[in-house]
Amino acid sequence: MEKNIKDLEAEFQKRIDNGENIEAKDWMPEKYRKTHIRQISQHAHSEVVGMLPEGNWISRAPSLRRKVALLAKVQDEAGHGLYLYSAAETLGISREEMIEQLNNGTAKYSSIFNYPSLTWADMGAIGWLVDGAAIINQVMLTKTSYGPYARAMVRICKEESFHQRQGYEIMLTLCNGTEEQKAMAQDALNRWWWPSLMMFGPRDEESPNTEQSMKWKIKRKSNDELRQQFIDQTVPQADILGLTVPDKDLKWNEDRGHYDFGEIDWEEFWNVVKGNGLCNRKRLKDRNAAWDNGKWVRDAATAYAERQAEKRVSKAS
Ligand code: BYC
Repeated sequence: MEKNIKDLEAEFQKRIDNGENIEAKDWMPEKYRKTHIRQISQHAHSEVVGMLPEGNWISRAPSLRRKVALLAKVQDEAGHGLYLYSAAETLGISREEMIEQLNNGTAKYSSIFNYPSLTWADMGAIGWLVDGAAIINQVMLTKTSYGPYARAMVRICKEESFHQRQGYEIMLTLCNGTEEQKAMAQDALNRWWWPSLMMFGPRDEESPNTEQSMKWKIKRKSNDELRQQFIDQTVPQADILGLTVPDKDLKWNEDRGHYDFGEIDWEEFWNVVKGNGLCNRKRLKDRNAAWDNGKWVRDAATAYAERQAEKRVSKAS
């Protein structure tokens, strides 16, 4: 006798509660599938759009060594986007559909990439803070319940850790440099600190997806828990650099064993998420141009694959 949907859902939840991974061909509730398509595709888009603020500095890196490291980091991000699009494809959405959603502005990607990268110190701040925040979120996701996503995260986290160190090293060098260089590092921290805190998403009570995502172990920690973890980890790093975190309410709280911190500007956050940040329009324009300019490469690769397939058929016959 066919199992009814309630039994299937109960069995599914039992597997999750037992800590089993869900694989692409396993039965899953439609909402679980859709939530993953949403989150993984947004994550993939973030990696792809995330290349833009840094790509802006490849040709202006101050030395060959810095240029090679930045180039490698940006290439890694392209790779992360590709693993993640592949993981999302296992859930029944095509890559074309996801790219179309990104290019026509209907898909979300991380708010952080809608801020401009104005100076070389921004390459340091992005690596240190943005990749630092990404790692905290993604280490959690290596234990997420959907197998293909969790496995992609393991490799991505290894590469992110190199990215974070690359950024912190730039900050250290600037902070040990001239007054002007140190001021540039402080200015970058001032501009990237609050947007980095916003990367973790809205406060828990304002986060519509968290409750269900925690039940399904898609998320293992809430937005606020991860944000606090990031602050506790990053403030001592700013102290080592000799920089001041731009938050007058930041204070170690002995009782909580955590830093207390000031109010995030949520109006700014939602404004950026809705498409009205400083660079949202430019990012979409640049992604569309990259897609259009890459058409000849996709056409050539498709024509080559078809020729190879024809050759294999004629050899076999
Ligand atoms: N920006 O219910 P919530 C990186 C949306 S970059 C924009 O809490 P959820 C990197 C959210 O999508 C990091 N939108 O959602 C690359 C939802 O909207 P919808 C990328 C945001 O999903 C290059 C609504 O707000 N990492 O790695 O439970 C260089 C309500 O939020 C943001 C990932 O994507 C935001 N910051 O939790 C360097 C990690 N925050 O879809 C670094 C995977 C929230 O309902 N994603 N929204 O219309 C996640 O872990 C979760 O999706 C989030 C949000 C924690 C981000």
